Amino acid sequence: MSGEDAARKAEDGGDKAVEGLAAQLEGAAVSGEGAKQKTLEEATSEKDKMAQLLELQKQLLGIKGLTTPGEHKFWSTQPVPQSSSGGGEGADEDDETKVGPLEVKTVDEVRQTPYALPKGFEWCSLDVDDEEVVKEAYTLLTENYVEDDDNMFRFDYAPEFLNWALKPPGYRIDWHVGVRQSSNKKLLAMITGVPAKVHAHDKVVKMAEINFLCVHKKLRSKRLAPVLIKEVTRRVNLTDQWQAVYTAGVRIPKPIGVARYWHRSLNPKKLIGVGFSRLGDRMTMARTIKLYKLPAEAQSGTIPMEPKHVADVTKLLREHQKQFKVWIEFDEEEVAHWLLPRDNVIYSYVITDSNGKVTDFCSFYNLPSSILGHDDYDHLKAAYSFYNVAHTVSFKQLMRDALIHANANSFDVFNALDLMENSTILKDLLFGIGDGNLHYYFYNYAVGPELKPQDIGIVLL
Ligand code: MYA
Repeated sequence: MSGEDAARKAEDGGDKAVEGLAAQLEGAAVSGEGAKQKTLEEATSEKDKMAQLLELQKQLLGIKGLTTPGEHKFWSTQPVPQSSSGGGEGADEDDETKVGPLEVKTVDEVRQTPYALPKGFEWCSLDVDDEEVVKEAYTLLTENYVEDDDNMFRFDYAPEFLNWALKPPGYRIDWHVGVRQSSNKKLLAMITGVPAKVHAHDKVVKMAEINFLCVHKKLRSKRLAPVLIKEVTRRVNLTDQWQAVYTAGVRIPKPIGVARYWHRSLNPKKLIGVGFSRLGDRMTMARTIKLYKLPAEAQSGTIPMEPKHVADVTKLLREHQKQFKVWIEFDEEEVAHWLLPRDNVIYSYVITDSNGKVTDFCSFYNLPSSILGHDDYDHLKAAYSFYNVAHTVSFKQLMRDALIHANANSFDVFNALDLMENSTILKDLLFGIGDGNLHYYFYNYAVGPELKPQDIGIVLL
């Protein structure tokens, strides 16, 4: 047997085992009787069961129908603002006006033991200091993480990116939660959290920034995600923290705001070739290439950020972000982590005055996507706008330099959300509007009426 055959056989064996576990999970998810199905996420503690029963009672009393389309069996039990049609805990509160925590608890009320998983699965903490573990997380994500609606592209966060995203100052391994197959320890699901100091209106709230929720494709729709969310919540709560910030393409109860991605072609030929974009009406490929062409050199004096710029960038960023209704405060150590350039991960540039003081800066991160089933290309190299502050040049000039740097670093496309002041320059710099929304959420914290994108000063990875 060739090495390749052996690998395929091992992989097949692994997949069969996952399928076996999937059947088991299915059983755990639907083994209830009567009108109320006993689901995995419900079979956890007496307190949870009571909450579920109360919810059921409300439903049976006609407060909301059992099978109302769009109802959220899990999210309606969580301390998040509920949409007007959603009902659930907190539905009586006036979501439009309430600001602050939705539920207040103490650490001694937090469950000490992990939530139950069906036989064959076990919890782990993802020890991201171990390169092998980072590779395992990479493999799970590269094969199973977010795809576009047409399943043409899938995010391909590189291992060095995960090292950056999951190890900021103050990170905790126990906030990086994994589910493994007991028999062979294969990583089958994960969710991660890192600490963030979030400003919401005029309050500062210590939050967990939640990301990388992923369930292996063969274990989907079996209510494993709610168990992962509850387990990471438990672990965060045990550290006396009660709020979280997260973004998702899906709409669940209830976004604090909604943003939209815009895309600026850098390599239009490839983007059109792989089906990411289309040739415009009355446009030829030659005219399209000419339209998007950028100079080789930066035009506004931006140079790569260095450690000596950290203190100035920290001040500039803080002063700038204050104008938004929600934003994350970074201290110098965090700015050094999040913004100092790392090859193939984060790109940051500054403009300095004659004394070397930083006056402006821009940044973007590298998040490629795998191109699924294409003969000529396997990856799309995408830059994502991160944090930018313009003072001595216009915001448009600064962002044009960001595009030039991204192009010089062989990115195919530059993506930016329409939040902060971004929407003022998108059209002028030839960005085209994308088709998906990115929803912003807080867990257990209400911010009053939905925020406009230009009020949001948070970019997550
Ligand atoms: S966003 C990226 C999410 N990942 C992907 O899209 C990757 C590809 N997809 C998958 O791996 C699975 O489809 C996932 C769902 C894992 C997404 N956020 O197990 P299920 C709800 C929140 O049967 P599956 C990111 O990473 C859904 O509404 N909830 O479904 C931020 C339903 O609940 P309800 C989601 O498809 C994550 C339930 O799960 C999401 O097998 C922030 C169905 O479960 C989603 N993206 O698995 C997480 N997608 O019935 C919240 C589905 O009520 C953090 N659901 O509608 C909250 C804060 C926690 C910490 C708090 C500390 C204080």
